[in-house]
Amino acid sequence: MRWLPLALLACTACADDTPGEPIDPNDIDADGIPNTVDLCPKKQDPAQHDEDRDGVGDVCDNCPATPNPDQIDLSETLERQFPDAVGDACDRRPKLADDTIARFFPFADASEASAFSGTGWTLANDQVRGTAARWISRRSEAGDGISMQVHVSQLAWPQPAGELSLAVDGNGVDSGFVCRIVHSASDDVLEIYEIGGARSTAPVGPFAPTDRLVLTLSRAYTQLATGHAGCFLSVNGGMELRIDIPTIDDLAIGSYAFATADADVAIDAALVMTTPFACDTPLTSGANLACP
Ligand SMILES: [Ca+2]
Ligand SMILES: [Ca+2]
Ligand SMILES: [Ca+2]
Ligand SMILES: [Ca+2]
Repeated sequence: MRWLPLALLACTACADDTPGEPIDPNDIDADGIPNTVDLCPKKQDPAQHDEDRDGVGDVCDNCPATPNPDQIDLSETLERQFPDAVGDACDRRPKLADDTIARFFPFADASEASAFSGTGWTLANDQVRGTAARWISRRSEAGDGISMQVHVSQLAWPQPAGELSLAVDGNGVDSGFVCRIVHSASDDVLEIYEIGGARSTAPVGPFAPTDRLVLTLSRAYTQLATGHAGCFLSVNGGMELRIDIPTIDDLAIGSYAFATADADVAIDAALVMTTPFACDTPLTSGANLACP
């Protein structure tokens, strides 16, 4: 009978999944929060965190950083495709199915830092803050497309020059695509470049330090000869400014990073989304006009 205590321990950790274990009808996901007040009544989320405060908890929200209490996900059906569980309010490919929220970081729990290597960001008070910082994902996400998005609640420039940057497919220093806001004494610009590849810039107006910024970097490969990467900036919920570059290959690494230098930055949340591989065998190099 030495195994019995272990078995009992296991059951307390997964009571809702254990056959024969009675389910409390008032707490069907067994997370200790009654259904009537549970922000995710069908998913265990004892922390009940709701980053965008739309009444839908992060773990079951189809746009966890964009308020959409209706959770509508119908745009693909207009194209006779199935909804992809990314809400219309934040779906970067509303006409195309199979998008995925790969990772969401509300920066609400210190354990989120373990998803990254690097230094400089401090996670506290439901955000990360830094002035000289770079975090690089330890895990890569798979897909022909990947986007990295940060929701910024403070961006101030204590020095004459500074920047806030995102990267995918590398650390943004030695490799990958970089999307960044660059501040100088003369102006602020939005810039995108591939390390060793193309570059594009566009001027952006000066921000107030507490303007709400959404900065997004997207890299996409298709069955065309070259892919593209886009850098997007929205200020205070306004229309996105967008700049694009073609890619020099179609190597899908799938890592992501965010960094700052000489800027006083607070990021409330980060969202990583992917699009699926179109081919059974992922594209790896060169110009591909058809699946290998
Ligand atoms: Ca729940
Ligand atoms: Ca929510
Ligand atoms: Ca959708
Ligand atoms: Ca979609």
